[in-house]
Amino acid sequence: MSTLDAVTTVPLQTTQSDAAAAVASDLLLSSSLWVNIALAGLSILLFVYMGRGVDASRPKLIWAATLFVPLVSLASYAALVAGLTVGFTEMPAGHPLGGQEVLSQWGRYLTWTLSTPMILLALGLLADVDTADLFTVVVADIGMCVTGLAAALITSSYGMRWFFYGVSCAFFLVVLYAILVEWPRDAAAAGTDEIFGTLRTLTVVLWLGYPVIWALGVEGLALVQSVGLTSWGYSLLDIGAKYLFAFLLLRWVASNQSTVAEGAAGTTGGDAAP
Ligand code: RET
Repeated sequence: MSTLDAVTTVPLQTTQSDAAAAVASDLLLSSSLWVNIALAGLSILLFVYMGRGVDASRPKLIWAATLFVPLVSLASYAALVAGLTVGFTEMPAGHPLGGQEVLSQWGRYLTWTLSTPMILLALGLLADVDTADLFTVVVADIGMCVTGLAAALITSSYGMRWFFYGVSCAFFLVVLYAILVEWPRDAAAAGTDEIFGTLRTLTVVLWLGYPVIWALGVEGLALVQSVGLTSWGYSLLDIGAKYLFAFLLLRWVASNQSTVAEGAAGTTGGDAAP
């Protein structure tokens, strides 16, 4: 057999089927994924319906960004169920499960790089923040997700897993600072502070849950060794941080289009007066 044969005929397929079979055989795990597939599908239909009267430019942009959240989610969860973005990862020495293979849902971290920027874009547009601020926060958020993915996939060193976890947390702090300290001022100037306040609380509280689950689950300290349980943790957070968040935002934007459009027209770049 040539080297090429060996490369082309071997395993990817088997590994993927193995992963899909492992997911399907764990009722707790697979139900946590299918629930989100169903909710994402329903959300897409509902949000398309809710956006039917939205026609001003900025409200429409918020609506489009928000609609992408369940669209990405549907694809993300379907890829997990298919075994495409799930895999067995051997934990390095020093990890509580060192030398053993654990089922990693690494696709979650990958698809967050697409869905979380959409959430922040929608929030930033609602608060009418400065373009440079928005850019910085979105880049920090993508940094958070990519380094979180790295933390999950590193198999060579336990220390490096936590190093990347720490870097991801540092990026997360940038996002939290913007949402908690800077953006509320812009939202007040744009007249969207009430709904912004609600969405900010929802976002901050729920987003804080993700690094906690990571740290407790098999990828971190392995204090919770059931992948089904941690998966349900992420899935429940997703339901609030994505579908509930998007619903509240769209409902408000649909009935306050002029406030959103005026906020944009009334300021030159979003920065609130000092
Ligand atoms: C990780 C682990 C590394 C440290 C930190 C994390 C934060 C993740 C967050 C995810 C939010 C996801 C959402 C998805 C919606 O589609 C990557 C778990 C800080 C905050 C809201």
